[in-house]
Amino acid sequence: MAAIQLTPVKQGLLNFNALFDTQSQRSEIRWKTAMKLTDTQLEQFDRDGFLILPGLFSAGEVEAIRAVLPDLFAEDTEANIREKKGGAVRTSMGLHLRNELFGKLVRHPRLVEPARRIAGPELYIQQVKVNVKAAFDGEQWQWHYDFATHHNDDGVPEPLALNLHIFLDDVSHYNGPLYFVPGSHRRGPAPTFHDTTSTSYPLWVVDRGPVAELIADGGITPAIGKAGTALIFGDNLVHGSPANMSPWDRGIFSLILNPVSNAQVKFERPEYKHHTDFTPVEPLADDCLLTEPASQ
Ligand SMILES: O=C(O)CCC(=O)C(=O)O
Repeated sequence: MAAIQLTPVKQGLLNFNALFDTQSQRSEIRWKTAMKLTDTQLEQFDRDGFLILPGLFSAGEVEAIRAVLPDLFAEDTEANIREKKGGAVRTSMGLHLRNELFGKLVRHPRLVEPARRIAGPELYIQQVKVNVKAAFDGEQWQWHYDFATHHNDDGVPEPLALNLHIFLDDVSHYNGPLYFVPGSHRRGPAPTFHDTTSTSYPLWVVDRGPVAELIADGGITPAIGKAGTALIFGDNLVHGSPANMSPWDRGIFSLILNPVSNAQVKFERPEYKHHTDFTPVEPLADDCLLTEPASQ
């Protein structure tokens, strides 16, 4: 089946633009008809280990997500993990079980369909969070690749899970963007150690020597873009992010989907760190974030 292009060709763009009043109306309509990854994007994902998809979610959708965050961050729950210094929320987890809008977001076709194209048709919801990285207070995420934690802590057999992000703020060089090491996923798993002291979130991290070698080969790509930009990256891709010393917040939604056939076999971490419902996720309608719940 031929993949639909993510962006219209230039000639089509002129006609398309004439039909709609605003840029956000245009991008909403575009995504409704174009949520499939192209072959070029799949090749890029294989080569680099990640994709950056500008404008995948509209300003209205991002606003709807942002609107429910203050109440969630104010909840007294161990699923709100606070920064080591200062106590700002660092990451707020298990959100699809705590809030209806996130219950829809984890089933959004603009996340689920590309993930299925890459990782197969039967994916379960492994982890759901917003990494807050608050202005001035947001601390680093050390160099790591997700599979080290998924494998060592949860016994996930293979590095097949995908991490799907949505920027909830504009992300620039200044407010703690993710740094990807392109191609690092193809170099085999780098040695890791369990870091329980650098931040409040225990993580299997890659030491400086191997990181320096990987960066000598692949360089660093900062994942920056406007709010509504999405990222997709694989389980073996080395990445990290610096502290946010800017006056600008940097919230990012993250959904990890994992093939059902590759589910965890160790159950030592709390549910909010690795969900144990292995039912394959089914996508909802494209406008699900902006529609009211059906009345009973
Ligand atoms: O939010 C960040 O800056 C880091 C996120 C990350 O490393 C991850 O989702 O695996």
